[in-house]
Amino acid sequence: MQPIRFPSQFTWGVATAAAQIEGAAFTDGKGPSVWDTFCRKPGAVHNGDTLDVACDHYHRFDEDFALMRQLGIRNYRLSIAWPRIFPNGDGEVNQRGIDFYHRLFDSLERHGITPWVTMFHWDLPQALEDRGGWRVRGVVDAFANYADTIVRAYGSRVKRWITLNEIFCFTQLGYGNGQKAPGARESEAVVNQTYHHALLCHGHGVRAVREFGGRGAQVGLTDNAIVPVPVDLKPENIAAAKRAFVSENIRTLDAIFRGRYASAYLKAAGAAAPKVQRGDFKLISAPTDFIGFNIYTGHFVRAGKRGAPERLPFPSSYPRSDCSWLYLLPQVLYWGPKFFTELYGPLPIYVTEHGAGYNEEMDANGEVLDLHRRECVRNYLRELRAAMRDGAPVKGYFLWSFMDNYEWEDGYDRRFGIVHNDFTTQRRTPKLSAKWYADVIRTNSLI
Ligand code: GCO
Repeated sequence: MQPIRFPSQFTWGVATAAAQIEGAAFTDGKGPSVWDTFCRKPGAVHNGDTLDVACDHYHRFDEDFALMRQLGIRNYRLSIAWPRIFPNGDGEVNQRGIDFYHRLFDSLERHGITPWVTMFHWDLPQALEDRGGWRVRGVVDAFANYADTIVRAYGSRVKRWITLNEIFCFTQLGYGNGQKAPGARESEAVVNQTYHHALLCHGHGVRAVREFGGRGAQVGLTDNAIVPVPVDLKPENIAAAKRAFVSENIRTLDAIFRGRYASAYLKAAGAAAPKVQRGDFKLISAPTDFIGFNIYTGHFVRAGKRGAPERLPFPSSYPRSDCSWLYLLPQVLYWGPKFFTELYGPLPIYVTEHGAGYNEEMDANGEVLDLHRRECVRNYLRELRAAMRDGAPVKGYFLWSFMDNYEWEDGYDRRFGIVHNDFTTQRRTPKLSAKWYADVIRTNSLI
């Protein structure tokens, strides 16, 4: 059997986020983020785990990048912690925060690894939350200033920017059902407004890169598109799944790529629709260089009455990872890029995250034989390659995650790394999947 090959320019990488790995939560002038507050609320996070130390990457990035390099990883998606740069959200810049990321980028350069930098991966400065957080329009000015500051500081060395990570999660799940920080439960109107403010921040992120990013800079959003998968390949089921893709993702994608809220979204929202000011959509829909998708799972759809999409529930024994939400459904990496390209493309696509979470531990020989993760990644990548053959311009894939880290409300219990981390000793051990992924990168094929 011949291994499946990828195009020679394909970008292989790994992804992390500041809050989940850095630790040093109150070091060198960093202000608290909403997650530093939320994780201390009784019952909010599994086991009461905090982000105080995490993987201690703040003090160990040099060794971590040496290991990355050893594995042949040349592209690394990371995020900058807003409260390290502006402990109060805005106002005075924390020079020690700025210096930290300069040291980090120096080290990446030394190791020959290209940074892909997310401006915001959920760690809103608590000081801004105290002033209303994503509910108030002031957050947009604060973000614009933050984006300007980091692009000016690092623009000569960072050429790949991602504005925001998964708007849905930090608005809907942060302010709607309280599952994520700040753990608020607001009305639908308020939640829709948080979403609108986030879209405006995305626009400012794009603007900042255009203004201060310098030559060759590229920017895009990372969205967690919901991917409906046709239950089989009958044309009516494919058509139904595509209709479902539209209705599930239209709010974000129409706003960014068509410069408006879709009428179906506005109709459904009714009086709870967000308040929009003149000029908002010009900012929100400024052209981007690519779209990033974080895709882990999806659901099956078939054509119901008059072809309308019908979502099929998963039977209880359908295979999942140890995360209850993560049903294993490799075809999402086929249909996600395919539907997006047909509806909004062509635009270069990066899978900015995909991976699998398990509660695994090291075995007695000191190995982690994570064949479940390896099989998951391999099966998903096969589908991604098929989507590329069928016309989706997918340019890269970032595995979530480089190492086990803080999995938000699941704490340290849910391991997503291809490198095992012992949270007591901070010892890193590449798992079987890391060695396999190194071979994939080296051979540019699904070996
Ligand atoms: C997300 C975030 C990551 C998660 C990962 C696994 O999608 O929730 O971008 O920070 O850790 O997706 O759940």
